[in-house]
Amino acid sequence: MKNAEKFRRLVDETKELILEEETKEFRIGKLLRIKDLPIVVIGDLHGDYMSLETITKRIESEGECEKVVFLGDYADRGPSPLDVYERILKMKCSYPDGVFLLRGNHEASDFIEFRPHDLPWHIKNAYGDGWKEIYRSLIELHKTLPVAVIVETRALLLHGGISPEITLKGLEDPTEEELETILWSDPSDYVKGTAPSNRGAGMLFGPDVSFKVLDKLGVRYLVRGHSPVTKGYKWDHAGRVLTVFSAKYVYGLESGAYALITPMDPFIEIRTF
Ligand SMILES: [Mn+2]
Repeated sequence: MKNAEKFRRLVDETKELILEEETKEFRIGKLLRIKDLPIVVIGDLHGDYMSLETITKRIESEGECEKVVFLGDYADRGPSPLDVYERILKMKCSYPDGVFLLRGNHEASDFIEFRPHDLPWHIKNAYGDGWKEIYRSLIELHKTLPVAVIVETRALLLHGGISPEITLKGLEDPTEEELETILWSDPSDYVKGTAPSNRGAGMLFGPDVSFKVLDKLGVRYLVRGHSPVTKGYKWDHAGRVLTVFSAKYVYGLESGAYALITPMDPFIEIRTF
């Protein structure tokens, strides 16, 4: 059996660090503003430790990044959610101003139900009796996570999507409705405005919504995760919305991907593995 106390301490330490972030000038409410480039953007991991290891090894060997942003959805589905957590929480603790963990819909179990949610089972299996306290600590950590990043003139980073009503204020201090939109929505090239999503939460948003909101925020791209895509990345909305998905092995994808936000036009490079 693994050491429950040690893991819980790591979760609680990370939570304190992220709470402290709220006093820093690069964070306003739930929104981060990152200036240093390049930024590595890693999509959904869903308990896929092998994919995470592949990506971190490559980032380290290429030595090309200033910051790392994770787009959320760390657990559920894959075999190693606790290894994923341990790794990303340690990264956050080692580089508090260099590594950022965003909230995905799988980090919002206090708020909207979703399936599969096997994280509690994995905690129970690994830590036995003390599992509830660990799970509770993780839920508390999830609530502190920021939901979006703005990289000035370049990109908006978040887990799911946007609606025509999303404003800067909505990213900084989202209402429950806005949080649902941000964590659950998906782009569609076949929708004008918005349409209901068959996920049962969030919505589908069309190119007109992306153009309007991104222009208003003064950025060229939306970079998001949330949808498994065959090559690990997919462009939508006339090249202004990029999906990156990093859980290659768990989803059996042709390739997994992560993205780099770079100083030079066109500001985005894609890496596949
Ligand atoms: Mn998701």
